[in-house]
Amino acid sequence: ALGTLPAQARVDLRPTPETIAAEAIAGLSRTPKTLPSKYFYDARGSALFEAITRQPEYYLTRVERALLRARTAEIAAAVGAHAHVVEYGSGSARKTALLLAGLHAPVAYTPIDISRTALLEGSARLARRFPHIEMLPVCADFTRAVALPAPARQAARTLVFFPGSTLGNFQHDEAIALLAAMRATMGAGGAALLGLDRVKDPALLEAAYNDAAGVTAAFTLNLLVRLNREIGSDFDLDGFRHRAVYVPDRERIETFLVSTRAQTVRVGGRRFAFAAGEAMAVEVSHKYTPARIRALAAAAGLRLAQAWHAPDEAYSLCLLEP
Ligand code: AVJ
Repeated sequence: ALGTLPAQARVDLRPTPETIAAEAIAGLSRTPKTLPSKYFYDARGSALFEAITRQPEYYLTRVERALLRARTAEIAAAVGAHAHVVEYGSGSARKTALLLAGLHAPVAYTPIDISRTALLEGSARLARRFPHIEMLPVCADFTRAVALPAPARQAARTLVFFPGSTLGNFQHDEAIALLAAMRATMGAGGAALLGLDRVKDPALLEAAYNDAAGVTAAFTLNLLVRLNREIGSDFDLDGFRHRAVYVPDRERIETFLVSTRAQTVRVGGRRFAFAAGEAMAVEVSHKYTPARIRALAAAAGLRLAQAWHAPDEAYSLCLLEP
């Protein structure tokens, strides 16, 4: 109901331990070994990501927020009144307040996140601040099809909000599939507002993913903490270290957990052998050029309707429409 705090998610499709174990085993069976980065975001992982956004080297969040604040009026004009805002991977939804405050009378807000703790904290905070916007939190892995709750009041338009350059965590084929799913969610009259990090000096990029305080390293290693707790694996946390490198040919940061010694890990009744120095791929963070953004959008049946750029084109907010 309007004006009440959502104490629970309207839809709760949190991945089960069986699903997590099956995906972990599938990744560990590949060469090179991989683990899905979406499982970074348990309660502690979401809190560590928040801490990353406060590190001096991690410019993305600050630059995106400043850009959103500076261009809210133009964005609101482009989106129009009475939108239903659907946010993919909302996390703690810290930037959403800027968007909801700037838009003209949005009717409803549907945050979708895999971390139930972050989802409910974020929507409770926004519900207090925006009592006239219907809150419809959905706990789900947004890479799988989710039937979204319908707002009580008819929206003029669905706006998919996908900030944080989270699209960058997907391979290009997966990104196209995700954009196509967003296009289905938004419908013919809809739009998507994406925050995308841009190709830049590799030194700046590598610093952002290797902060001096070691918060990103703790965030990466938390994946193993989470798997040990939830699926009973026995990763030795002292046996792996974080490494993030920019690969110019692929225009992306690649993050690994490197085995510090030869070791065997048990996961879901299976044993996986790691060689000393073996790198397990756990995350990619793509950086974008305007040409790449246009190509990905076009492949998903969308076009780049408008874009707003941070100083030095360090970061862009892109409005995609069918
Ligand atoms: C989830 C896209 C916001 O890839 O930049 C931050 C996650 N990983 N530091 C990113 C992340 C390491 C982040 N986003």
